[in-house]
Amino acid sequence: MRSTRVLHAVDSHTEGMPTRVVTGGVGTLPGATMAERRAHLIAHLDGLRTFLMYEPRGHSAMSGAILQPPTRPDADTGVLFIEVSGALPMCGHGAIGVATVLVETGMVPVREPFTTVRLDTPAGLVTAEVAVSGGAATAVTLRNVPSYCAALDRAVTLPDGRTVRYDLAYGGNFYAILPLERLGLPFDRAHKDEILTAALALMAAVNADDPPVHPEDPAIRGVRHVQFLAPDADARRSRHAMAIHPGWFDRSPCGTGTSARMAQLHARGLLPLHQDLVSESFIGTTFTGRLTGTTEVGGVPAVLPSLTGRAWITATAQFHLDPTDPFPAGFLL
Ligand code: PYC
Repeated sequence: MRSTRVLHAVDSHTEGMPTRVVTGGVGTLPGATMAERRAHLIAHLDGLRTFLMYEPRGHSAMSGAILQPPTRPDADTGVLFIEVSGALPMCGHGAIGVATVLVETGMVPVREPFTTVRLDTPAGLVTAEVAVSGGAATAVTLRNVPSYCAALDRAVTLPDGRTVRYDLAYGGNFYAILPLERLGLPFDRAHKDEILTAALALMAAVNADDPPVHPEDPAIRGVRHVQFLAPDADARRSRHAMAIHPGWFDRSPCGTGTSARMAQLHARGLLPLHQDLVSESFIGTTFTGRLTGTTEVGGVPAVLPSLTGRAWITATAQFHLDPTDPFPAGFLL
């Protein structure tokens, strides 16, 4: 076997959504913070992301996380989140996958019944409390980055001339949130292609019109996630189809999307602190979220979200690059 690159990984899924956790072979990226390392990854190492995410090693809805030494003294490990659409500031299902892998492979000291793992992410510190029983991670509760509602009832005009209203919220990524029926589409997986087409048109229109920018980190900008709510979604149980650039659905209930949804519901006066919200994915899997406090982000009122979900290890792997492989950076069909 000939290899010019070898990467070590533990694959997992969080409520149906994959996280390929890269445990070795990348080295420490330059940068004094994880946000700087994310910028370096985007600018100089995008082929590493596509090598791991795109076909033939990944697929069109692949997601992963690259472990790094932490850049802050209050964290146990640094994490860079990658997926087919790019390098994210934060990823909730990915953080649950990372915490599960760290515990179940013994990469962190494990204590039962709870092990706390502090993750240094580009969006800020995220704490994972892992429930452990007999060495198995049975649930992970994340304390996510402060989240906020950026706007209620914004309007955008789509290329077909229709004007639609949406709410805009941040939970580690920006989310446009609106009922799917506002676009005249049924909440039905049989209509997935039309739903994705509508989401991409909406994202493009929002980003052309007035892209959101994080008040404390201008590198976090734009909408690449649309949370289409089911007709029965409310502040107790919120079913959604989470459509993500460049055209796929989150299989998990989406940790950053659930955080954004809770911030939006709180801003609408529908979700008080300490009330559970069951967030349900397009495939029917769930996270349980709740708001534990309030704060502010760059002067904007914000909430502190927590969410609980589970992940399972599916594989351990070494990914090799043969020098004659015609697809060193992968491809998407
Ligand atoms: O769980 O935060 C999340 C997420 C973002 C994109 C896919 N999953």
